[in-house]
Amino acid sequence: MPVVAVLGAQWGDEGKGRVVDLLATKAKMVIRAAGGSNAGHTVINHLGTFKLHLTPAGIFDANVVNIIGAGTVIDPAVLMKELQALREANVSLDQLYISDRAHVVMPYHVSLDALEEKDRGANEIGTTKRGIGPAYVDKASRMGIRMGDLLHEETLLSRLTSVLEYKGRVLNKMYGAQPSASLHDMYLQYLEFGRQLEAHIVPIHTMVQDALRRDIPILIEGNQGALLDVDYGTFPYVTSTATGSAGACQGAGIPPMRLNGVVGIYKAYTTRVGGGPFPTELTDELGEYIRQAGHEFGTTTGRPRRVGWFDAVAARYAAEINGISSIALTKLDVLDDVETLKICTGYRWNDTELDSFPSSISVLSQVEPIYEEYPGWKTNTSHARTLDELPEAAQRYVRRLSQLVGVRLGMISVGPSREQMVSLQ
Ligand code: 2SA
Ligand code: MG
Repeated sequence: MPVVAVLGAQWGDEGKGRVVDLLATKAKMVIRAAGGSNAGHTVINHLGTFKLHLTPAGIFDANVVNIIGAGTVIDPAVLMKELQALREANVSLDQLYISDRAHVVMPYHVSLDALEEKDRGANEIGTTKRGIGPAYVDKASRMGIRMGDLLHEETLLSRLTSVLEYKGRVLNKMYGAQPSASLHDMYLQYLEFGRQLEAHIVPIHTMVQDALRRDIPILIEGNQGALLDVDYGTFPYVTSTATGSAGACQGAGIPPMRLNGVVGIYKAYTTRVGGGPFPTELTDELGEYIRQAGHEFGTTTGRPRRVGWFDAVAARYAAEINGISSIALTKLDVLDDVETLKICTGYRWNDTELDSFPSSISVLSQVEPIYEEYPGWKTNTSHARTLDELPEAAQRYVRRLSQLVGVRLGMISVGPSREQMVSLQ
């Protein structure tokens, strides 16, 4: 495992935390590439249960260097809380580094996220309201404040003075609102965040280059899911970053040619939070059953997730766009008691069968999924550790998924703990 990226390959919440936690045991460096506290991984290990929004999952191993990369946006208040919880569990933070190029999520980003969503009315995206979109807008419009700026009084004051004056006008003119704090208070508060995080904020370039030169195993932790990618996802119902393997390299500061593998995490069914088309969605009792059985409620916002059948059209598209080289299939055990399973193998639209994943969300919301049906296995799979130990029907189901996606299976999770994993390597 020299350099491997791990990506959610559906609409997020595929169980990335769980897979990354496991793969991180083989890595010596873990880098969070992009996104911010809109991500939320639950990691369950020998130290307890942790909800991580920003900290890389390698944090539990004192021998692993953990980096929050340049492509991320960081809300220091959220990060400090998360670090405090880790400290209380005696997790060492000595090897945690934050790129000085990462952008800061400011209070006005959080306010704007909520106000813009309200303004969209029925067309709301269903964002996590963590200020992610507005923070990336400021980065693209070159108005953002970076983590490194928090370490320099003069830079911070001058950046904040010009930005806050502008943001104040936008908030006031558009929404009749005001920034939550005065320039003076915000300046002092963020300077203080800088002081408290100072030991962690470094230029990570040399650290990453050194690791590459020495062929140290590196894991790049992707964010959200492939279908939430700003370019290739179900725009505009997407997040504001490139969530695929290219975005992972960009955000982590790893040259694309150095990537040796891409693990795509797929849930054995599909979920999505927020708005946007979802062809295989189940809005019936069975959907509710899977939601409860799979605990499909958001880590970040607690929202109930929409649930549906495995969509192999979308899954294959995600694999192709991102060069997924191995599948980590999660939550197979959630389907243990389902009578009959369906897999979507194609989309019918206006009497034709589409041959690719459409870019138009209006087409995607009108397509009729073409399903294959499989008998359920009605057996508890949570004790299986090899493919052979899975019931025949479950083996048939997972083999078919892999065949339709066009990528080999690497691992299958059958429960939340580290051991509950079927390894196929
Ligand atoms: P935002 O807040 O601007 O990024 O929201 C835009 C859309 O992206 C969706 N979104 C998510 N969907 C699922 N999971 C998300 N995060 C996971 C979590 C973490 C993960 O458990 O919270 O798997 O990485 C996530 N983040 C954003 C959101 O619902 C909007 O549709
Ligand atoms: Mg999640």
